[in-house]
Amino acid sequence: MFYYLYKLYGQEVLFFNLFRYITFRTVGALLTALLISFICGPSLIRWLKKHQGHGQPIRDDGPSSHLLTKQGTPTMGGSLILLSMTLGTLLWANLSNSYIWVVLIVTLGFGCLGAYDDYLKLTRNSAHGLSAKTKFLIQILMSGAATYGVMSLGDPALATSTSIPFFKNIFIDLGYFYIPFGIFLIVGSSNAVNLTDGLDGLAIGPVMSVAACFVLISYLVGNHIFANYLQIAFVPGTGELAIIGGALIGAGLGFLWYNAPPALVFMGDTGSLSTGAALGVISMITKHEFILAIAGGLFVVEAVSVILQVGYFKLSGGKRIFLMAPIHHHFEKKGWSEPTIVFRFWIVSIVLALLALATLKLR
Ligand code: 57M
Repeated sequence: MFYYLYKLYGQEVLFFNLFRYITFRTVGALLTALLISFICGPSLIRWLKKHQGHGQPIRDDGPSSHLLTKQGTPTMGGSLILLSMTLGTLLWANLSNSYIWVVLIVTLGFGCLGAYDDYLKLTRNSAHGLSAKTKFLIQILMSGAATYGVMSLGDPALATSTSIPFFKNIFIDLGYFYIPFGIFLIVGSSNAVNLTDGLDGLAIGPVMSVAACFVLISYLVGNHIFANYLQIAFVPGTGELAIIGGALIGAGLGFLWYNAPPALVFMGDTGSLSTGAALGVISMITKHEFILAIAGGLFVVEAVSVILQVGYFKLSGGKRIFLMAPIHHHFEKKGWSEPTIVFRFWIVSIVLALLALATLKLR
């Protein structure tokens, strides 16, 4: 909306020229999303608490401390993230940019799926919502449609290609395989954030560090001078994604205010599936798909720990690699306190985001 003040009245009111700049609008979107979270957070949490009775059903096969300390905490706090991120974006982005709509639709689509799953868990008072098969199928359909949309919107020369970290201007053209690749990216990212979301503040911290990394990447990839200088892909229009990334950071900070230990609310699948999918689709549009695996390395490690544990558990007839999976539970079982695990995992994710950014220059 503010962008149109520049477009329509920029000549007459010089101040409105500020709305032309992506950097200014990114900071604006971040602060607006944060403000919306602060304003709406308390009443939304009160409402969730009132309508959810026992709150998030706690699994009895998990760390026993959770049964005591987490009981009664409301879930679906992801709706606060979605509300503030969406409003922040609608207010500050150039809404004629199609990429903005693709990211918003994917984020809200995965958010609705997560919300339905959370709703089922709450009404059944069980940790089991939608069946894994149904959930997976819906995720595949949404990601397939999103991948196809991104392919048709971009420059046909780059539509089915991906860049390779550490190599200058080297792209691999995947042809039709780009569709399963895109599905894997979005579904994988969404579920990896979901698996990570098991301790207060654990998932939202890395979501913000990865988002910050992609704010910069979107800006650079969308600017032909910087893209040429760094010899990275130039994808016109991606600069606007910095604004949606900024809104995600602001929404994440606002959510963290309430999710900081001891959490007043959990994000639920509403928040974890949607923020993970948003990061996946942004990495796809900016042609930095592999960088997501570096910046979001913590999510990768969490997901791999589950795959290894479940695989080994089945093959060995009940033996385990970790004391418990996902890996944050392993450290809980080893006696690390919850904030120690969360802070240390955040440190790892910040270092990984910096490493991912370093690959832009290390070529
Ligand atoms: C969901 N959800 C939390 C909350 C959050 C295949 C299998 C290994 C999958 C995996 C799984 O289901 N993971 C994804 C993780 C749950 O949090 C809710 O879920 C939302 C995210 N989807 O927003 O609404 C619990 O996590 C805790 N929590 C916090 N603070 C937060 O800010 O403390 C969450 C957010 C909450 C709360 O306790 O209730 C969850 O863990 O359920 N399954 C598992 O993760 C299970 N692992 C397992 O069974 N491993 C086995 C192997 C052999 C398969 C093993 O290692 O023994 C774990 N589930 C739980 N504890 N609860 C085991 C440990």
